[in-house]
Amino acid sequence: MIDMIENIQKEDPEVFTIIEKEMERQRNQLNLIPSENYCSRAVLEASGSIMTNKYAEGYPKKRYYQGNRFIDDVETLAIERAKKLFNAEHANVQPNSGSPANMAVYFALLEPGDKILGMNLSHGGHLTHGSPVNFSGKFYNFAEYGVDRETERLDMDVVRKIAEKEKPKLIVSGYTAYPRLIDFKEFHSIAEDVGAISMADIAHIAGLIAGKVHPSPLPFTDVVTTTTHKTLRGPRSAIILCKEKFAKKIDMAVFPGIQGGPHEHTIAAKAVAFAEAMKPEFKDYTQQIVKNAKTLAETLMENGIKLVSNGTDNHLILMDLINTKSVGKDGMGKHGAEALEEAGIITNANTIPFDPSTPFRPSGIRLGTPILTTCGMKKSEMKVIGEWISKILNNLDNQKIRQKIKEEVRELCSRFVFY
Ligand code: DSN
Repeated sequence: MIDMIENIQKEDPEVFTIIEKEMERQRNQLNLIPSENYCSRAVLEASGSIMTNKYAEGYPKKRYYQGNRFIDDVETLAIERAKKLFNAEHANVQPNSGSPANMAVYFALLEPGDKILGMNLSHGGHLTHGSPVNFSGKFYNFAEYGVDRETERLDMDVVRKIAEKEKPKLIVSGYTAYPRLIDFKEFHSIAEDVGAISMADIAHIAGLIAGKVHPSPLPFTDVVTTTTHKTLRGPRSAIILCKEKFAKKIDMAVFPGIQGGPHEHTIAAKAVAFAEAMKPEFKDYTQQIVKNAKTLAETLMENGIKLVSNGTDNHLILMDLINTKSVGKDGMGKHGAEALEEAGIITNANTIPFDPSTPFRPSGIRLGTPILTTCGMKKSEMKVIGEWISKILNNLDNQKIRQKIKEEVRELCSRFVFY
């Protein structure tokens, strides 16, 4: 990868050195943050291309500036590929990121103060699904559902009852820390029955849906948003997919509603990523992500680590340190994640359902397998990594263990270099 940025080395050694160090970090650590991935060189090249130089407010064939012939070509290609990949009637490929994508949907289809039903953040929702510190919680009136206390899974009968009582205008499904399959059909049916719009934020599982290892919310869900850089393995960005009847409002909300000139270099990179996701190899990749997550989850549980919902169906695992015997108290997620980082294992502290602690000192740790799988790791590596993670968490006051594992992590990483 570093050969792609030789001009930075000459022109700006300061920035070059920082990028080089980050590349070394990505190479020498085990990166298990479930919302991250390593995109292909082709995606990187498109992201770093001269497409960044053009202003293109508007949409293909309806631009405010001249000179957009080839920009139109690339944006049209991205739109057509997104529609094909996800079986969608309409695609807007301009949202710069997941939060503005969700913002555009709310702005397009609701009035300020309207009621939205979303998942409680500490149960696995997202800031834009109604957090009081986010625009969503400030501009809209959110009602919430969560997981069942016993099973730590969604109970769709309960969701239905809440929806019937609250009568929201829009129901959001799709999460950032839910390790189980989502019943998008039932969500849409509930929305239809209470007269709401159904929306699925599939940011985490978009790649799994493209690879057909998770049921898709399309074509029946009214609006679907997703980032493009998680399991989908594209550039850092987002898209909105919707039924044709919402297309005009969605497009207007993205531009001129909340964004100006679209990032056409990123749109070019999204087009590249969508083509990659249509290849048979991508299906194999997503199958392996799930297999790896299951092996990792089993290994952690065999070693005494309690997992929310006792396992996973997707790419993501949520460790519950309160109910992990060796830790056994709340608010230990950050401490645990820092201990893992000392050994070169990168995860993130996360709330767990019914967390008695705060989001600043949560009681869980979230991890996932998209990057390890991109690097080519399989079952045997997952077992080893699961044992390392367990050993560190089961011996949080033993720094020697972390130092020893750090060396082993480096050795493992040196056998699975992606860039
Ligand atoms: N930051 C993303 C995640 O890690 O899940 C959500 O926006």
